Amino acid sequence: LLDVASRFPLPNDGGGGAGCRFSYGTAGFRADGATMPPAVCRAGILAAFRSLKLAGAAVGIVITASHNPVGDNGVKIADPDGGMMAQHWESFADALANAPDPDALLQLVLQFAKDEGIPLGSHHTAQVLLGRDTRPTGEYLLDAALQGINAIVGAHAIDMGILTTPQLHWMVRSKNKGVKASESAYFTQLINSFRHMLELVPKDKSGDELANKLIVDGANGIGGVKLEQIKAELSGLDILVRNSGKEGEGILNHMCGADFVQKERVTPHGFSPEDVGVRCASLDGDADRLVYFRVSSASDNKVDLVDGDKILSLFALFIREQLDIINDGSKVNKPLPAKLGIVQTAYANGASTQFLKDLGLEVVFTPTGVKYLHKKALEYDIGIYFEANGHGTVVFSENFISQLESLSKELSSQDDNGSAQYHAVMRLMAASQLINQAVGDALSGLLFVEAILQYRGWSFQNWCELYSDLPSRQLKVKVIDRSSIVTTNAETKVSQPSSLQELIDKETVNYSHGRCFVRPSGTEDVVRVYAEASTQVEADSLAKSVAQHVG
Ligand code: NG1
Ligand code: ZN
Repeated sequence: LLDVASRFPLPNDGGGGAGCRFSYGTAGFRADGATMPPAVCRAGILAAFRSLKLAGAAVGIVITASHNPVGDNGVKIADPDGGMMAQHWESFADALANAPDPDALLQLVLQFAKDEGIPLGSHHTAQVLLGRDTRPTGEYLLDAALQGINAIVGAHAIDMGILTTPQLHWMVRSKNKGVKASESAYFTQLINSFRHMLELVPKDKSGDELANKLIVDGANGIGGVKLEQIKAELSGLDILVRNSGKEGEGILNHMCGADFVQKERVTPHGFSPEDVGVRCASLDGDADRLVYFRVSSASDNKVDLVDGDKILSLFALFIREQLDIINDGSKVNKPLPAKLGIVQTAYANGASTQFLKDLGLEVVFTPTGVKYLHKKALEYDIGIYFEANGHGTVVFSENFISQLESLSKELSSQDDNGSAQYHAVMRLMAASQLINQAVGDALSGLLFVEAILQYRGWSFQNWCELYSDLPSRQLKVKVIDRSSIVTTNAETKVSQPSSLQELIDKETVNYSHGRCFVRPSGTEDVVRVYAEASTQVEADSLAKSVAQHVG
């Protein structure tokens, strides 16, 4: 350990760049790629420890900075279930990444092992699967991670290569379930479950000629590369990939990708007025975010956006409908009680929340960050969560899946496998295979969207019209110390400084459908302001006046 730590000294200012420290935020450690090796090496040590603590279960390391610029990089750890590393280890992660010298690092590690009862020595084993995105600093950071892992006796590193973030999370989960954790197993699962979904589309639902055509903006990242690999096997879908990451096509996340399209609401690089009317999707650089869009007119570069909230709404409608079909079936002796929960954050457009509540669904809120949403979603038989920016998935409890399996057996033994109930059961089973259970996954999400659109015989327009988004505005405010703002109620209210919430309330009552909240960002040194109102002018004005109180 001493040897490895001395090979990766912290920058003189103590890590993370000028004057700042590494902090394990909503997305792990993230910084300029060139400054990351010490943090990534230490993340390797951390991951090996995590696996040792969990009796040698496989954990994961992903080297990516997602939608951020190509020069940035980052590292995060996946727990054995494929989800984010347990939050109570984050403070150890911070301390480890910022330990000033090899001796301090060694002391910290030994103390932590003692406190947590982590078994050290040659009788114990640890496994860490590693994946990275296409960033040029990835290979060099992978080496730093490997050195960190190999410094721990008994730890075994397995490099899974260049992958989407959700592929690596899926592999970690699979490995611990005794399922083959290879890329081909992942692809096979997607392709087969997508085919099952299409086989279950009612025969009368054939769309027009554009219905199967989809153009995908791959953000010049890894998602487009993987989609190219499997698209020929996705029968029933005609996919064209742009910004595919091929040499000369453009720079990762630059003027393209899900974050760009969702924030700027304009066409990504490589799209033109000739694409008017075609359904398009955009992935982010590591393919864990997905949004849809359509070029609105031939005269400007604006798009009609379908964000994470509307993807969630489509999923919720579909799942609710299947549950209703199952439970309305006269031949089902026992109904299938299912607790369906929708999880959003304060950034969800108010119109989406209203739409979901009007359907009679249970909608709950958590703070920003997938780790909070995912955890909440696991409390339901079926939990659907999405951030407005397009990160989300649907999680099915194991108990519910086994109830579906028994019901499918019961129905087929009664010769009911032509019935509507049986088909609905099979659709939910296929959905649970198709949609990544570990983490939000743009590729599996995209196939789920496509299957549902075909099932409903819906065009992009039908989907858009589910509800109209309320106009909104997001602003960033630079402050001296963003941690001086403390929030409560899933970040919808400010608790400190207490006068700030009163000021926000006073501004908000002046607007019809006004809603506004502020929170310190977990990934940037800013305070974010979000406002919604009946018109764009009002949303802009509310955001602006509240930003003045913050700054
Ligand atoms: P912060 O910087 O904490 O707002 C951003 C996104 C999150 C999440 C994380 C992780 C918004 C408003 N915030 O967090 O949703 O995606 O990055 O990447 O989009
Ligand atoms: Zn991402």
